Amino acid sequence: MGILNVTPDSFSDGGRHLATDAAVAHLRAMARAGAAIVDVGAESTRPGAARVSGPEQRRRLEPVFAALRGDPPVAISIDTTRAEVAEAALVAGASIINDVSAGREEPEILDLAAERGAGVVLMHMRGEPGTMQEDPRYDDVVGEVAAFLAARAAHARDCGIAPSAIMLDPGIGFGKTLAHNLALLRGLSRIVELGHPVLVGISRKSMLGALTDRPSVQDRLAGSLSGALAAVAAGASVVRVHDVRDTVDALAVWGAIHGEETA
Ligand code: PT1
Repeated sequence: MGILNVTPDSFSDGGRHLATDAAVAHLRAMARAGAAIVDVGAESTRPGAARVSGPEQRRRLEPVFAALRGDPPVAISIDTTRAEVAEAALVAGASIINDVSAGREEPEILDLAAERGAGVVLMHMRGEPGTMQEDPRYDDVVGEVAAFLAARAAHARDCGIAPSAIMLDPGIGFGKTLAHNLALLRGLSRIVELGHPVLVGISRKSMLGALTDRPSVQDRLAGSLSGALAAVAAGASVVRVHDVRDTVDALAVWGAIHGEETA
């Protein structure tokens, strides 16, 4: 899963067109580089980020959706907690709703997914992006995250979403210390055992910066690739990444060595 952030456009109309062209070109490049899914989002959920309203997310996304003409070159997931944004994305050809609130913020988003036959990503987050890194505590982080995801998956199934269309995500960096993130990756099998495909997003995150002493996100490729391989080795089916080409290469080598029959 490649990442496409649709950031605020400039005031001038010319800037708006350039930003849209760049976003669509990046989406197409990730598809060519081997992404199976591109995750499109207009609200940052990194620690400390401010919320972006549903209407503002739609305003940012609309020119990108228009340029895709309902016929995207790759499966699209929409990274949003807002049902109105998810709805607009499904109309534009998206097939997966990536909801970092796991359907808690706007419960109707799960009914929408069921009605439209869309997939969902249900992620664990402690608190809200603005404050989630303020002293997060757990007694048993793996047990608590697995129990949360099991309950949210059961609810999604009750809403009518097919089990194979529900992906579970431990939410690396969402209200977790470095030790919590490491415990979740080490114990990922407990989430895999819930019986749904598992997605992990670790690309360029601060836990990698801490482990490698790389304060700049640009310097975290090696850490990101190592994290992606560790997640897949632990049973993840999907990794959410910025660097699609490099991750595809890393997984090609790893997959050739481990079990994937090619000869
Ligand atoms: C994720 C994810 C996401 N991450 C899913 N969606 C982000 N399903 C956005 C840091 O510590 O893991 N899974 N959508 C980005 N969020 C973060 C969180 C970015 C933490 C950076 C950090 O640096």
